[in-house]
Amino acid sequence: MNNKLPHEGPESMMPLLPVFSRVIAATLMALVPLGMAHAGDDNVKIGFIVKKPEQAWFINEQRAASELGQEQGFSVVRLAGEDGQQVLSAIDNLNAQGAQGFVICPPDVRLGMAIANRAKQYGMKVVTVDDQFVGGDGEPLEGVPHLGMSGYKIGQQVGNAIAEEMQRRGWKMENTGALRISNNELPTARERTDGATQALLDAGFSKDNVIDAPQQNTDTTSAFSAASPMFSKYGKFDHWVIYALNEESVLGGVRASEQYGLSPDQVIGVGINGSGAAFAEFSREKPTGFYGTVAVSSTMHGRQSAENLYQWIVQHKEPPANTETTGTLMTRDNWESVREELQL
Ligand code: FCA
Repeated sequence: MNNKLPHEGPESMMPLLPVFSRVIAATLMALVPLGMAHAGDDNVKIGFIVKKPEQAWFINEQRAASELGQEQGFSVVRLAGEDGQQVLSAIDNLNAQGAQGFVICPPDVRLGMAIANRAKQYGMKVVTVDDQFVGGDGEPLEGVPHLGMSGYKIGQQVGNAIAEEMQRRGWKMENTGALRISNNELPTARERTDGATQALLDAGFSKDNVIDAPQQNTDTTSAFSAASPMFSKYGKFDHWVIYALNEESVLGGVRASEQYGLSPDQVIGVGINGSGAAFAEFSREKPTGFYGTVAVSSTMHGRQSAENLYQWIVQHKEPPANTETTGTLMTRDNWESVREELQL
């Protein structure tokens, strides 16, 4: 039976290495003086499952986890979990490969209980990254350590960046619409867009000018579809500001504004992530309506969550229940230095 999933990383090929090369590797290891050998446990294997394997944020996160594994001497199997079925087969697949646990950013946080149960059945440890599991009561599921952005604060940074740029451009609040591309089913998303909205209201923006565009997913396509009808529906506004849970979604809104015929100087879009999607936009010859993004280190998210899980497996040290990370505003002017600073 072929158990391999399309997104598995090269680490999953390890068991297929010819026996002699493993013997050579073992011999070489034996020749390394003890002090120089890595402290890792070669028998440890963890999974890293993400909901959107094609997005730059998640590609970087998984890559960073794999690099940490190489440094510390454990294997990381990178897998896609774009829906519940795929997640459950990824867990089965990890178990078949002898993995002791996995990091996951789930495709739907309400699958938390089912995922945690499947892991428990196999005796695997689970930590979440980015999107935290919720229980039937809508509250974070206990017993699963989490690492993610401090959503509300990062949202406020988005709102403040927008308000400052509006002021710099001399826009009048009453002639400006705020397009909030929302995904209220996902707490990660709601916290961020709530924080941004509150910062705008605090800056004097009127609630009536905040227009909701609910997206079905967390990607550019769904944001484009949600945003498109809003510009003509609210054609009375001269200017627009656009925000959402991530930069992929803000980019969908900006593309929709261009299609409607708005020019870059009529739009201020501010995203969240600071991934390849933003770098590509900032590298364009001319500025677009995508003004900036609050960058968070996906490298750190990938490394730290993998490290937490690894320590839990080998040292029996349970990770903190919730680790919150912070962000830095990245614009066309400073993106390269922020990128370097955050090791992206
Ligand atoms: C969520 C979003 C991603 C990223 C991550 C930290 O999963 O969908 O784009 O922002 O949180």
